[in-house]
Amino acid sequence: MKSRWYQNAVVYQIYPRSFCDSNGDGIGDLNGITSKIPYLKALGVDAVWLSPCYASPNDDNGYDISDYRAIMPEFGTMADWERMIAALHENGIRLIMDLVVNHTSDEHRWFVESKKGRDNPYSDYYIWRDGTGADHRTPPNKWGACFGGSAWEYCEERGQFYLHLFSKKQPDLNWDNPKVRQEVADICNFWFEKGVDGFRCDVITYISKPENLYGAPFSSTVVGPNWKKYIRALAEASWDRYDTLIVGEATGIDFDRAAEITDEREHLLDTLFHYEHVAQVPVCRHSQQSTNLRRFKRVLFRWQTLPQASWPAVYYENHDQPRSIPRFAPSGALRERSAKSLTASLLFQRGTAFVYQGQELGMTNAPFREEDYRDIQAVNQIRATRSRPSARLEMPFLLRYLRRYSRDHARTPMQWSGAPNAGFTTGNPWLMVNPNYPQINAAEQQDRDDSVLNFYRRALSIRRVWIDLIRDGSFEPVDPKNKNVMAYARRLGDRTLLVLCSLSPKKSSVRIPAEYRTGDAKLLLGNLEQSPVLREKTMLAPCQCVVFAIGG
Ligand code: TEU
Ligand code: CA
Repeated sequence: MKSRWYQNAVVYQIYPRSFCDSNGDGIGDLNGITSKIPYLKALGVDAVWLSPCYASPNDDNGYDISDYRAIMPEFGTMADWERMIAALHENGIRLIMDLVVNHTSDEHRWFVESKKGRDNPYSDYYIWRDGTGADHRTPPNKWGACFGGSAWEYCEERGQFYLHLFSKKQPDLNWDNPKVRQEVADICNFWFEKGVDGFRCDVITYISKPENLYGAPFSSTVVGPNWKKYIRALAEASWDRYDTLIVGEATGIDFDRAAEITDEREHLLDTLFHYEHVAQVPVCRHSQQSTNLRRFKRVLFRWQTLPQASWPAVYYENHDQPRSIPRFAPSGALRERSAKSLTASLLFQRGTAFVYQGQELGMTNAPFREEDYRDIQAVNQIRATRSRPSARLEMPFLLRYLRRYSRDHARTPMQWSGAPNAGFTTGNPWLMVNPNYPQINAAEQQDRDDSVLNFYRRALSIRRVWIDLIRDGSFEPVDPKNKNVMAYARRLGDRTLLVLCSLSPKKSSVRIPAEYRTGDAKLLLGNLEQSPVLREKTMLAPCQCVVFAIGG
């Protein structure tokens, strides 16, 4: 039975490889996470979403799973995992695991068997097709893989192509096979019985492929023909039997589709991550702050209008995205102020809020050089560009692009302290530590009252007090066309929260309608000593944010 506890929740995402290394091998691990539970509790989060920690050859850092019921040895043992979840639960923190079932690793036992031929029990676990053309060596369609090249790989052993939407070490599962669907339900139930509280479902919108793949357009695999049928059956066989949060990663989704597949009467997903506000914009020379605030607001405010029966998930960062600073707000001298302003703009929206590790410290993108990247996406792009005759011309563009968008920016080790390697490891970190760790780290922020970390703690405790209004209140854009300030009001009965967040390095004004200027506004949260007086034209300092309570 579902209590929908997640509607009140703030979820903290942990990328285990980069969070905390307990044994000095340079790789974060489960015991490292357990050691930081007091930190998470003091921060005030309700749940943790753990990126994959299952057995994996790590072609894509655990998003290529070779055994769904085993822990990756680099991260620890099942006993470590059991200690971790017990400690989280003792501290009132739930655990959301990552469910990666669009594809497995090519080293999964199922695939090893499947590629052997057409008549073994696993033959139909994956998407195999004959090639076309005279020699049958042309792929069935023109789909490209997310990490480069064709989405089809020819397998000599079986004499057929298999589909892989991501790397060729990530073959797509065949969800049209009922045995595969049963395997997925069994995996979910295995972990629910061990106590997990939900799943974040990796690229779940891609699982149902069009019937005829020959010449099919790629769009036909986003919420494909049997998607609802398969997901509803999975909910019945597993998800709905426990008190879960099921959040789908919904690459390629649009608003109407999202409203449909998160409608609680449909018994599909509880909520989903859309990608509209993190769509990449062309890299131009001058600014790292790549986002046009008006567009950003237009997108976010629209998603706030999801119908009552649906439920939004709100986030600015995750392990695939660059840091929100400098992406959405100014860096440099204004970094701390902008981190707080972004925080306030996020945490009072309707929806389950997701915070990515290090976001609560205002961690930023890293100054990577060509040889520093580790992510399969960046590494493949660099290799492909290097091999082209035009490499000398193209490489600077690619490097400029990666400096802004590489997934590695989010994955640099968590900055715990000013000790070597930011206190993340006593060994050699698997990925470069951001050299700004002496300035940006948890230890330094812990006891400094005006730190980003303490602002998060304060914001989260205010959110707790106002949770009824934040969960159920109306969402009202304020001065929506404003180019510098993100402003909105939330209202329930006679109580209102007014949230004003400048994301501009300039002094800005914001128009406040009379209904909010009733004279009894009480300041709940702000990032500067001085708070502005609410007027028709209210002035805000660069990157200033304020949250007022009005009425009630
Ligand atoms: O990501 C799916 C996805 O399509 C993108 O967000 C992708 O990361 C893209 O390359 C961004 O530029 C999910 C996981 O979050 C990601 O880490 C995995 O690599 C991917 O699925 C495959 O499992
Ligand atoms: Ca380790």
